[in-house]
Amino acid sequence: MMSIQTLEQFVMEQQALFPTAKGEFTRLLQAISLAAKIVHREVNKAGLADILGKQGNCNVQGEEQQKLDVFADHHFMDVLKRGGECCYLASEEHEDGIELTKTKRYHIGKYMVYFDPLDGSSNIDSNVSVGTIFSIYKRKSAEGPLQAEDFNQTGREQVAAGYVIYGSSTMLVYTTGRGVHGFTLDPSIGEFCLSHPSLTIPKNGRVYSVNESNYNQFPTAIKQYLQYCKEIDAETKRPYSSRYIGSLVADFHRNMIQGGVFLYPETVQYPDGKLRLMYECNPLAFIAEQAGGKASTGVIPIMDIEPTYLHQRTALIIGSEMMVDMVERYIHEH
Ligand code: AHM
Ligand code: MG
Repeated sequence: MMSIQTLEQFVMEQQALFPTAKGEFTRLLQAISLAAKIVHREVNKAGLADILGKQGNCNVQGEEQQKLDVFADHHFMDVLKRGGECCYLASEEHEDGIELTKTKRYHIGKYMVYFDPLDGSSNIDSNVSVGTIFSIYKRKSAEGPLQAEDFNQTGREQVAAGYVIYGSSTMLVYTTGRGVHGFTLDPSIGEFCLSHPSLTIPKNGRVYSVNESNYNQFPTAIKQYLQYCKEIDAETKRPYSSRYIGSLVADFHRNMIQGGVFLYPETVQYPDGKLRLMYECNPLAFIAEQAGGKASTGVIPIMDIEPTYLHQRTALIIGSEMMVDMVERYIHEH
């Protein structure tokens, strides 16, 4: 009979490899998995309860908040504060990060967590997959209030990152820099079960994902690359297929499994790119690299960007290594 390994068991096993570990990281991941299960439950009954639709507020990006955004943000914040493993929490939904070092209400740990509680939430009303993305750092300063050195860490210094996709099934995928592992939620037992150990992204693919309605706003090199994708060439199996859900986690996850490249370049509307470095691009870049893929601005690796601002944006080219290389070549040659 097939044996099942839960996320909790898997993380405990990994922890045992580090005899000095105190289990804080294990508890942190458990907290994330708990919040993910709560959001899963709510996303699944969204059509039934009075939870669909807009909250009536705007978030710090000036976008309308959906009710489920608020719900997901609340629960991730809540479990992460209560767990006592974190000293800093930052969410797409809040202008400022929350420094738990400034409050006496919670036990303070060493981890800093950046997250997008419900990415792609504009898709909820049409029952399209959405996701949570998280990025975890360790503070560098020893104690007291957090310092610039804590906030200035690049993506390379992430100790873990992952995402949850609330799709036809709910999956949690994460890395701690020792490969990428995927767990599928079995709702009947309420556990994430190891379903995709040591995930790797195909080196090459035939899918490109981009919001092509922005074509006229793209840099010339990107326009040329998109033409390349559409050319007919038997050897390279072009034209490639175009697949764009408009929900980053879902587009990224599909490309992880099938191979492909996702592009959100600079546009006239978003001159620095649309997607956010700290809680969208860096965590997915860490996953992509750990899975044998690549993530780039088109010029430098995403994880080498020096962060300057919590909600900073960047262009993102991510996915199969050979496809990202090709986009970089177009940008370099232009
Ligand atoms: P959000 O964080 O407000 O949900 O926006 C991020 C989303 C991503 O999921 C997706 O890749 C992108 O925005 C889609 O943008 P567009 O509609 O411009 O194609
Ligand atoms: Mg988002």
